Amino acid sequence: MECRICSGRLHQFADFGRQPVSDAFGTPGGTASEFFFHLAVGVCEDCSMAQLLHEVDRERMFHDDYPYLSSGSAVMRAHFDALAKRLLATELTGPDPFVVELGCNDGTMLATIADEGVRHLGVEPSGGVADVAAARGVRVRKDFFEAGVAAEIRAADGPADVVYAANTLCHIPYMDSILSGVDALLSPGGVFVFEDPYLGDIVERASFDQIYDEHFYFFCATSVRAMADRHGFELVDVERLPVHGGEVRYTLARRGARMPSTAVAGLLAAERAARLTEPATLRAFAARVAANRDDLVALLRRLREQGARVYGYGATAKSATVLNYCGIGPDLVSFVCDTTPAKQGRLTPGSHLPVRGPEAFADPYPDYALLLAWNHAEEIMAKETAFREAGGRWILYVPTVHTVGAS
Ligand code: DWN
Ligand code: SAH
Ligand code: ZN
Repeated sequence: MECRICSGRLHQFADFGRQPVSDAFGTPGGTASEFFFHLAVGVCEDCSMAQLLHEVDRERMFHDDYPYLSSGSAVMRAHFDALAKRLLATELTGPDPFVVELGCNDGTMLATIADEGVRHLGVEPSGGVADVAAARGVRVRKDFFEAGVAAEIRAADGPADVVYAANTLCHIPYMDSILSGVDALLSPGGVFVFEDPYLGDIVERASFDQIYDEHFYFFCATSVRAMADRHGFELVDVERLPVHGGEVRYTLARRGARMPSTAVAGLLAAERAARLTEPATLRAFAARVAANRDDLVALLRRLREQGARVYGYGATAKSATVLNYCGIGPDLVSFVCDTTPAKQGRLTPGSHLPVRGPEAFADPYPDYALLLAWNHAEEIMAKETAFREAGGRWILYVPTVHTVGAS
């Protein structure tokens, strides 16, 4: 197996076995044709990029029925609004600025830009969510971003001051095409800003459910710097973000165009000190993950024996890895509540737990709720205080298996 960035040798460090497409919520009775692939992760001995060993075709994951909506979390809406305002204040200050977002989804970030009347374009291959963005006044192109699309945008709209991507760049295996596209599209002084789950947080928190079909790469400053360098870009800033269980926002500029911030050297040094991308560190992470799986399965079995009622909360893409790797079916978790209309009435991929609307949670409350959307713990626990008041307990599996609530 070769590195998708530099063709170097990959060292496998974790194997989650046969896994479904994480956002393919099937209809009851319609799961016979479910697609599975082998979910395994390795790290490149040359460029240090952590990545999946097997790739799922992009059209299987991102299509008109892709269900995820960025606007489903109030915390994320505020996060993207703040980022849009910062870009407007710091990067989009010229006479006729232009910003392109890759994977704009339902337009949560670009809506703020559009409201300010600033020129923008979202590139989004998933038709359903792109339609939601268009309906709120965001200009969208329904396409997978790649070099050819970038050239067309450049020809039609001119250079971009900012290319932005949240939780999207790590989804795209064909990075050469993406970075040469960004190179063609970006103005000489422009920046490519992207934010994705941080390998350092994944390893520290043993948050193995960040590993699933859509997440092809697991970035860190070390690997992003090497990746940028191959295309004449320089890593000029990094910022750690609390969202989605720990992310880093990276800023790339053309080599020599901007002075790198001290945060870049700081994060690179911290990754070196932690030996973050060494196979031995990553194998130790995999061993902790296997222990957490055993603990979670043991807890759920014990609760079943006690006759406790357990629901899931948040039919996340991430949870596909947890549910399938742990073999959690409807015998252990009755159903999962989720606010996303396109997931309700469906079954979780591979594990086939029914998905119900949020109102099912209180009707009646379970004894335990497995928080599959643990990255939104604060927001969800704040809105579900009555669950704990009624004696309910949350089950979390990050960083270790534990419960929270009435004792
Ligand atoms: O990277 C990705 C991220 C940004 O979004 C994509 N590959 C796919 C998706 O991943 P995910 O499904 O793991 O993301 P979330 O944001 O953890 O999903 C939260 C789920 O929980 C959504 O289905 C909405 C639901 N939810 C809910 O039912 N009640 C969320 C909140 C905040 C709530 O209060
Ligand atoms: N930016 C949003 C959505 C993240 S989900 C947020 O952070 O909440 C990942 C998104 O990337 C999906 O909407 C998917 O359709 C999109 N995507 C996948 N491959 C892409 C590509 N090659 N170009 C642009 N978008 C892509
Ligand atoms: Zn490599």
